[in-house]
Amino acid sequence: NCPESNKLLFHFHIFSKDGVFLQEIQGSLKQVQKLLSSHEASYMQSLRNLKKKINLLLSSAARQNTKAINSTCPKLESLINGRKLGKSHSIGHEVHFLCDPGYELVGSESRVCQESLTWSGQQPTCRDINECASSPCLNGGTCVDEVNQFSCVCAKGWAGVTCQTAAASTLPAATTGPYVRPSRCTIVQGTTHCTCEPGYTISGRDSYTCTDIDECELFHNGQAGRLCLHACVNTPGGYRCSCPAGYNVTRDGRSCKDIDECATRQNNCTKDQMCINTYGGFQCVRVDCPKIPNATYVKTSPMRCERNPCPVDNKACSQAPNSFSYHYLAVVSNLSAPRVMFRVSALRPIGDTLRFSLLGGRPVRRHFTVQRSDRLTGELMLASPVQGPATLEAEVEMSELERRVQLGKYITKVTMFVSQYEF
Ligand SMILES: [Ca+2]
Ligand SMILES: [Ca+2]
Repeated sequence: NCPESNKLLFHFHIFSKDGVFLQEIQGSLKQVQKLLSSHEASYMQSLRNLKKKINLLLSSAARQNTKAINSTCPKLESLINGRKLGKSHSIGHEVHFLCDPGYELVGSESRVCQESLTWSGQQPTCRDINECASSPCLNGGTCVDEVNQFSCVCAKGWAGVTCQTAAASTLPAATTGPYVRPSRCTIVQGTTHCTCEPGYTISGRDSYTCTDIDECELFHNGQAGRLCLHACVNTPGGYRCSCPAGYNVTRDGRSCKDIDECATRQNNCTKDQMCINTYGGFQCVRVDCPKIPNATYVKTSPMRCERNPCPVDNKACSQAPNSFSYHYLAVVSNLSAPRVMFRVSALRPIGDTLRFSLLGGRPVRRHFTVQRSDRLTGELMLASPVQGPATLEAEVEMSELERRVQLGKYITKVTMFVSQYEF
């Protein structure tokens, strides 16, 4: 059917005159025709093969394309009143769901994109939590559920967030604050009973309001035993005791105990000083031997000075005191009197008489006296109570005599530190 070969055949047919020659040409042409046909068939076959291959490729590509589109799970709806966490919708990925405050999740908390390109679990929803479920409204109040909260519509005669307060129609402004609390009221057989938290009491006029008990005022002046040794501090629902500086509150919380600064190294006394603990404080003292004409003294212990031996026939020296002893007392203020504060004794008397006397002028004699308790002992007496804070000094002289001749004289110096408080 090739149009070119027909044209060729036509030309040979017109111009050939010799029959034999024509036959030869005809044979050749037929062979050419046959050759062309076979070429044509092979060519067509190649075309068909090519077409088939292209089709195969096309369909394969289409399949690949479909697969690429469908390898994710369908898009999930977002939550109303909640959130969806996780954006990937590919196979194996998870999304999580969270609800806003006041809502609770119903359904699956998380869903996974499965091989089947579907999501596991159920699509969740966020449901408003019913705050009224626990019946929070008291005394016949009606609960109204709201988002993330509730409100109570109270029955007549009741008020408060949960209708816990009775007849609070016109509560005074003083009902707020830590010293005033609402009472807890219940109705039993038509009668209202109101109670208060410990440390509070129903205030006089309003049985629905509790007021802090001022324990400090209530137990003032020793009623029902003194509440605090020093100071009482009223607190909402309770009280506490406080102590002045230099004291610690005792374990029972009511008394004060002096801090021993000398034992706990809370003092600033230098090495050549001695620390004397006092009530509410401490003292640093230093003993210096007295300077007296014609006699010299040497320290024989931290609190004692003794006279050096006197030169022969030095009467002024031999009449000077043989020794000075120093003593420090710490006492509280207003200590009851009379009482013995200190005793002076002769250890090895050599004379026939001991005489005790108080040295110093009126200020000393206003507070102290000296009396003898037995043959060898004299007592320093506190004659009247001393109001602190104060520091008092007294000197007791003990003389030893033999036939009215003085053999020796011994001075005892007593220093008394009186605290500011009676403890
Ligand atoms: Ca109180
Ligand atoms: Ca002290």
